[in-house]
Amino acid sequence: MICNLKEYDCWFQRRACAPLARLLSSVGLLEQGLILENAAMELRALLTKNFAVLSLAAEGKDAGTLIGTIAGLNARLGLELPSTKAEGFVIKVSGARIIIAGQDEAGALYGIYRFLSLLALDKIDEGIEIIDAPATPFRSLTHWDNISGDVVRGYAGKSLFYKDGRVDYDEQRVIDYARLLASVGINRLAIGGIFGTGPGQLLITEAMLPDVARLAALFRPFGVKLLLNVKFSAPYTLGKLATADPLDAAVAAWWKERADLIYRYIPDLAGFVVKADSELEPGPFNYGRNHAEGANVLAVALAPHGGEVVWRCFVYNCVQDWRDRSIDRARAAYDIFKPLDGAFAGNVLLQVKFGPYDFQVLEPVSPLFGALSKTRYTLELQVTQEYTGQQIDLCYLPYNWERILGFDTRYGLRSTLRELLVDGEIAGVGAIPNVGLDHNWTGHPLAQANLYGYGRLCWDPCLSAELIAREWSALTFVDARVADTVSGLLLRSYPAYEKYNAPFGVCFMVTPAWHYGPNIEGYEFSLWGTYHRADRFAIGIDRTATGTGYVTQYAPENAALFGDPATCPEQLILFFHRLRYDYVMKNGQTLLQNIYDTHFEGYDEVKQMLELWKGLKDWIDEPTYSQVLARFECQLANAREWRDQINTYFWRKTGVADAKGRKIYE
Ligand code: GCW
Repeated sequence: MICNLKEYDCWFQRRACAPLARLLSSVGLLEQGLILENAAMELRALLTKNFAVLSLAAEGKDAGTLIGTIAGLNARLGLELPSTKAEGFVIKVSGARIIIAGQDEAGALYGIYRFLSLLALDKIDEGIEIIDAPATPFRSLTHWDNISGDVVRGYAGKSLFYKDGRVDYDEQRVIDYARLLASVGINRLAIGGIFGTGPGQLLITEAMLPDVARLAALFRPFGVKLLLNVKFSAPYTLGKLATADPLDAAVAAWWKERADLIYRYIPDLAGFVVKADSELEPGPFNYGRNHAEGANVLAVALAPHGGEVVWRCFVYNCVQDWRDRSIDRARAAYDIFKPLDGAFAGNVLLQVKFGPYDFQVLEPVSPLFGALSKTRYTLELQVTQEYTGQQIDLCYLPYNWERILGFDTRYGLRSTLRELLVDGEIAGVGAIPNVGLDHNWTGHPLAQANLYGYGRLCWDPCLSAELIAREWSALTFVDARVADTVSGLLLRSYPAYEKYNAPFGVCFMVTPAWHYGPNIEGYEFSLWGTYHRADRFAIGIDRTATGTGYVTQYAPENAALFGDPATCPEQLILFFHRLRYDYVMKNGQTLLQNIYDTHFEGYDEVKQMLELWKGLKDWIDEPTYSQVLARFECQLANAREWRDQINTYFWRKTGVADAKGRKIYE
């Protein structure tokens, strides 16, 4: 059978039929509520569309399937369903009835999506009882869409929300997006331009707030609350004040009034996201104030409305002189934010990028995790594939996220990022999505797995990348044979990408600004502070205690682990150490030989992945097949470029040939 992927529908594909159809043909809802009613509607519509069950609304308690809140169903039916954490659910299937009950309305909605995916995976049987709840309450995505309609670091077409400087969208498309988000548990979405003083900031003016309110209304039934990206300079760019100094009384008053105005339009706005003092954006440093003073003025304005300030920690000196070796960009976030631990208002969430640099393919986990004990903070990931192949190369990101979540900060007993999330020490997760107006949402059809995986991991950070790959593939490719091959490809893709990219955690050998393809010295003499300083003998930055001292920002056990090349994970060894090319690695080969080997292997891996994809030709519909094929072909060219440029670069530097005699260009 040819697997006919309806790309637009993502992980909601048509199935032949459903078990328990008899019970599913009448769906009853005994309570009222915007999200609950939407949940019931969604369940009926998707049962009909994807499982050919003619599912009708049923009055009363006799429906085959009942949806509601746990408290509501217990009271009305005399049940004893256990309660869960907020937004959790209980699914109970007996021969006589199916119950999908949420701890709250959102929980019921998440319950119906989980139920539908289990149904599609053939995992719903009589007698099952599932109790589940999200690990963390804040599961967000931040759009980098400009109001012009372009998407910053977007690889899937234009913005879903804006066109030519206006809020302008296809309503059905936005609803379908809200469904995708809710189905994997995303409950916050930030919109609004983040750069410059351009029209993006006009979203918080009376001229545009009605548009934003209409968007918020589309997301609301799906349990997704909006956040707004705001500019720190708004008091003077919009408010015409003389300053945006956070300690100025007029500035504080302006933010308060503005917040009051915004909440008149969007009473359930989740808050603001701010990129301040980051890559030339305005911020408190402009006024000699610190970041707690900067964030708190917004926090005070939002507090009466229950809003939160998501304050990004991506703050560093981006006009550095490469000659100056006293600055290490990797230190910046910790140096700036750790001393302020405890100084932030209770409704501030610091958002910390997973690594000290910038969403690199291989970089260590930021030392801020676990180190902030008196401040609420979230983990920031990147779903859009800026440095990871731009949705041309296949790169399954949950593979890396699993590794990040497993990082042990060594603060306390339960100290991996995943434990910190589950225990509430890390207050949530944020990321930049990978979607746009492309019909398949993500440009590369298989990049849908990254969006899916992001939501699933926010919900349950203990899930493995492998399980998620299998789940997504089986939901998306109805044919088991195709699903099997695809999940295998996903799982191979990140390690392959790692191999042909910058070696061993050295980072930033990528084409400047664009960030696709190699340019080994592209950032070497730039302002951005990301140098590798390769010479004839050695490469890398010494970040040990006697080097830039970056390593001392970690808990002592990790400082010791990373600080010694003998114990430092080799994948990251060039992030922490400056090593000679003849440094002998654990496999007995030199660093140089390992660089050659990984780059030959990375290319070969892509070649094999391409062949595996070709093997699906007769099993998959033509448009999907050739779309992915074309991307694999570009990926192979990219891997070849990386392989040859990296290998030639190091061959020219060292004059040391490949021990295996493979072709390295002069
Ligand atoms: O990865 C970098 C991007 C910038 C981006 C920045 C950020 C939106 O290259 O384009 O700015 O991250 O996280 O703010």
